[in-house]
Amino acid sequence: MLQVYTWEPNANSGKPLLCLHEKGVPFTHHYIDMGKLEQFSPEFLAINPDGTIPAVVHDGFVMTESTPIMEYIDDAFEGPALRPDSPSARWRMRQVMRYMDNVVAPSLAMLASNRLAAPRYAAMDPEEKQRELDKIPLPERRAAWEKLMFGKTPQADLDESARRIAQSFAAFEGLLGETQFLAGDAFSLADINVMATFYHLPQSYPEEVNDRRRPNLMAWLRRCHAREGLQRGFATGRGFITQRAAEVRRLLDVGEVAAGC
Ligand SMILES: N[C@@H](CCC(=O)N[C@@H](CS)C(=O)NCC(=O)O)C(=O)O
Repeated sequence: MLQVYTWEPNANSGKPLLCLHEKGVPFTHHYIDMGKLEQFSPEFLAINPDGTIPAVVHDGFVMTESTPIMEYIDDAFEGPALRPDSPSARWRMRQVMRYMDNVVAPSLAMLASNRLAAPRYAAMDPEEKQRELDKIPLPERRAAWEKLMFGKTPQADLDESARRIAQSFAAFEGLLGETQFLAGDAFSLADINVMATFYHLPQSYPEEVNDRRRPNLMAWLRRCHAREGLQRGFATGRGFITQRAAEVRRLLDVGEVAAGC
């Protein structure tokens, strides 16, 4: 049995969900509500003591790193192959995923959490915030949350994150001028990885990501958003992300192939 513990189909949580829907693999979904900090509940810490999501458990084997989880899913289950055969294309797939995981996704997460989550903590009693912080097992996550809760993220860090994100738009625009998808002309795990974090760009960064400035990136977003597997994956949310993905599909004029399924 395959047990999948995630929040919304977004960022690291989105990777296994979108991947499983692309392959058509059945699984049991356990929704971990990050808004309620359920990733630090004793029940979830018993599965992943680091208190991060996603976690995937296959016949008792526990996995907690989202990008290797996608490779495991591609290895372990039937369905369309999501990795290219050629060594050079496979290298490019892994290079894109590493760039996304190490540079781009953390930058976007820092900006988004400071914009969306930080204001919620502004009025909270400091002792209550400290009690929440004490539940966080990983020291680096605790440090990040402390900055967030107490409004202490340095402006220089936010500026650097914004610079990295802007730079990635140019990098992906160039890459997608060479091939239809990020690791070649076939859809792969690299596309899932980037879509999980960048599915909303035309809505969230309309000045930078539009048909005039980034035609290749926009064409790729349309190709990905039109996929049935990704549409089904984005439909697994409980509100915000699912709704936002549907809005972006309308903005891009992409049909609803998964409607009614
Ligand atoms: N390296 C892990 C990182 C997972 C991770 O940081 N997930 C975020 C959600 S996207 C999380 O659990 N955050 C909890 C927190 O910040 O406390 C992976 O790729 O699976």
